[in-house]
Amino acid sequence: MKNLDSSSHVRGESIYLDDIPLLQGTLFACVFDSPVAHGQIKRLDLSRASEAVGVESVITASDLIGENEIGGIVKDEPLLADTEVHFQGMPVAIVLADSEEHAHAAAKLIEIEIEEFEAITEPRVAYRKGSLIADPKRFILGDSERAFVDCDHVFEGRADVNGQEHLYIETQGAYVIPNENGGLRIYSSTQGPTAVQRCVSGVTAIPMNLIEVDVTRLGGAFGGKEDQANAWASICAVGAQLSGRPVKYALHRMEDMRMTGKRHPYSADYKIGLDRHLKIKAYEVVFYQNAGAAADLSLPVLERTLFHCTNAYFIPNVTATAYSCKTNLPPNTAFRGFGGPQGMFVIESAIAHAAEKLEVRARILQENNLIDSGEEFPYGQIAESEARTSWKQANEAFDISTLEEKAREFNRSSKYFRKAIAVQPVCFGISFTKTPMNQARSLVHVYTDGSIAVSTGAVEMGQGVNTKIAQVAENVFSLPVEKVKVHTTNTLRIANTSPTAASAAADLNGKATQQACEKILERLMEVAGELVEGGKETELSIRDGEVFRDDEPTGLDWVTLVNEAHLRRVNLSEHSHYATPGIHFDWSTAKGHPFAYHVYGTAVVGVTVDCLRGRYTVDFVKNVHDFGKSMNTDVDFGQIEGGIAQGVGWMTMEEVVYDDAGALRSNALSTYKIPDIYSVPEIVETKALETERQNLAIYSSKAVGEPPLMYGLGAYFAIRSAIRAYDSSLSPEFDAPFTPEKVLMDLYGNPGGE
Ligand code: LUZ
Ligand code: MOS
Repeated sequence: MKNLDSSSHVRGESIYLDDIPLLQGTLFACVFDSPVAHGQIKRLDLSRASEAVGVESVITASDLIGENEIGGIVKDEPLLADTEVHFQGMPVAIVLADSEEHAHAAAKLIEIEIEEFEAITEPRVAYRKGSLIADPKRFILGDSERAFVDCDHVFEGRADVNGQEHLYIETQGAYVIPNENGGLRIYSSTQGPTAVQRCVSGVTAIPMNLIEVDVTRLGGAFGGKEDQANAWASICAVGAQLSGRPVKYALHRMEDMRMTGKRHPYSADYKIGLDRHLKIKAYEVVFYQNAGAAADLSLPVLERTLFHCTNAYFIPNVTATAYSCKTNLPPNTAFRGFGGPQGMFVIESAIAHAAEKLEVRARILQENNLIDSGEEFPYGQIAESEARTSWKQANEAFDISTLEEKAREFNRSSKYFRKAIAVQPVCFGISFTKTPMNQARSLVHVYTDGSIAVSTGAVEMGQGVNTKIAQVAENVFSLPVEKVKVHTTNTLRIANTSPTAASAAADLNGKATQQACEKILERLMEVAGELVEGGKETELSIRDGEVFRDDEPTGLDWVTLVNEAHLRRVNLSEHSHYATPGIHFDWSTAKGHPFAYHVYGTAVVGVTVDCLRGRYTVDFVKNVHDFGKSMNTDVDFGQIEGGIAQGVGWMTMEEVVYDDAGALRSNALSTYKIPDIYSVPEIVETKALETERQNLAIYSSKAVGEPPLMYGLGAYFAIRSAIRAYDSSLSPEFDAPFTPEKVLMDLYGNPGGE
C-alpha cells in the first residue's frame, strides 16, 4: 500500500505550517540573534527597531511572564539571552511586525554591544577546561584492563566524526493563536507536541490544559524537531500572549541553519585488543561529545553512543566512557540514530585500523566478531541476534568476494581510478533508552456512517507512520482503508505524548491503536451475536465490511452493525494505552534490558575514487535488512533508501564548518552540500532478511526509521580502502566526513603518509 499522503503531496495539496490560512491581525515574528559566540551584553538598543515601519513591539527576556527557560532535561537554556550570550545565533530579542518583511527589516536595526569572552568550539578543549554538561557516563563489561594483558595485538588511535545539518525541507516554525480565557492554540512543526505544550507553559506561565498543540504533518524532521521546535513555538506564544494577537514565525533557511543545533560531532580515543584467532577481546573507548552551549538532548544522545559503541559485535571486555562537553556552538540535538552512528563510527575505525596493521581484510575481522544470540551487550541485555544471518544472506545474495575481485580487476586496468568495497553490519536497539518514554495512546471513534477516525501521539513527517496506523485500523476492522482517517496529532485528543522519535512511533502508537480497535470490535461482535441467527453459539468475524459466521456471509453489513450497536447504546469509541512490556534500565549499575528488540542488517558498499582529483562516486549500497515481517514494503523500502542517502551524505560530502569564533561557515545550501540525484548511490538494492523469529514490533514489522542510516558508514571505509588501493603507504586519519577535498589532501597533502 502506498503512503496515504502521496497523492496530496504530488498535487501540492498537503498542509504544512506555512499553508495554514492566516487569521486577520496576525503578526509576524523575527528573532534578533547574537552575532557573538560568547560574551556579556553591555548594551542593547531597540529604539530604531521599535520605531520601524509596521513594528508592533520588540520583546526581550525581561518581558516574559513565565520563566526564561526552555531546557527540557537540564534547566540550562534561556529562551532569550539576558545578560550573557553562549553561541552565535542565540535568540536575544523578538520583533513583532505586520509582515514578515517588516519584522526582518526591523530586526536588522537592533544594536548590540557585547564584551567578548573566549569561545570554545572543540569538545576536547572544553573537556580540558572542565566545561562539561554533566558527569561522565560509563559502560563496563568484563575487565578490559586485564584482558588487554593477554591480547596478542593491541592498537590505539583517535577517531573524529563531524556533525550534520538536518536540512528538513520544511524549516522550523510555529503559528500561535490566542484563545479566550488566556489559552493558546498552537500549530507547530514539531515531533513532540507535548514538549511544545510543556515548554510554552513554562515561558508563559499558562497551565498546560489551556494550551492546545496541533500538528498535521512536518516536511521532514530527522530529530531536529524532537526538542528544537520548542523555542520557535515559545517565541510565538510569548508574542501572542503579550500582544493578544496571532503570531507566526516560519524561519528562513539561513536563520534555521544558523540558529538551530545539529548532529553532535564527536572526538574519541580507542584501544582495541585481539587474540591470535582475531577475536576482539578488549575494547576501551573515551568519547568527547560536542554538546554545544546547552544540554538539550545531549545526555540521552551520549547514552545511546554508549549503547551502540560495539555495534553488531560481541566484545567480552569493554570500558566505554563518554563526556558531554559544553562549547559555544548552538546546542546540538537529536539526529536520526541519536548518537548511535557516532559510536559505531569509532568501533569501525578501530577495526579498520587493526585490519590494516594485521594485513587482513576488515570484513574478516568484522565477520569473525559478530554478536551471536545469547551473548551480552555491554549494557547487560542478551542478544537475539540476526547479525550473522544477515551477513550470510548478504554474502549469498551479493557475493562479496566476487565484488572484491571485480574491484581488483578494475584497479589493475586503471591508472587513477580505484574501486573498493566495504561491508557494514548494523545493530540498532529499538525503544527510547529512557524506559518511561515507551508509552503511547490512541483514540478511535467509529461514526454511524461506518467511517473511522483515529488520533494518536504519532507525528507524520513523511516517514509514513499515519499510513501504518491506518493499516492497523483497516486490518482489525477488515475494512477498506478509505474508511479510516488518521487525524492531526493534538494534545487535547492525546495527552502526555512521547515525541515521535527513536524509530518507535509506529510500534507504540500502532499497538495502542490496535488495542483500541480490538476493544470496539469486541463490543460490536457481541451485538452481532444478538443480530445473527445462532450468532451466540458460533464464531463470528468481520471480513471486507460484512459479518461472517463460520466461513459463511450472514448478510449483516458493517454500517448496519454499527447503527444497531449505537441504538443499543454501545460505546463506539475507545481510548487505549500501550506501554512496551519487559523493558528496564538501571543507571546505577548501567545494566538492564532497555530495548524491546534490535534491528540488524548488513550492507555491502562499493565506491570508485578518482585518485587524481579526489572525487568519488558511491556505486552501490546492497543490503540485507531485518524488517522482521514488513507490514508495508513501499513505506519501509522508502525509509531504507532515504536513510542510506542521508548516512552516505553524513560520511562523505556533508560538512558542518564553524570557524574558531563559533560562526557557522556552512550556512546555506551553497556551502553545505547534501547528496542530490547525481550523487546518491547509483544502486540501492535491499533484500529482506528471512527470519522466523518473533518480536515485539507492530505486526512483527520492525522499526525502520533510523537503522538504515548506519549503512552509510560503509561509504567512509570503502573510500579509505580505495585510497589505500592506490597507495598502500597511506593511512589517512579517521576523520569523517571524507569530503573530496580531504581525499585529495590525504592523497597528496601529506607526502610520505604517516
Ligand atoms: N529520543 C529520545 C531518541 O529521547 N530517546 C532515545 O532513546 C532516542 N533514540 C533515538 C532517537 N531519538
Ligand atoms: Mo529521532 S533522532 O528519532 O528524533
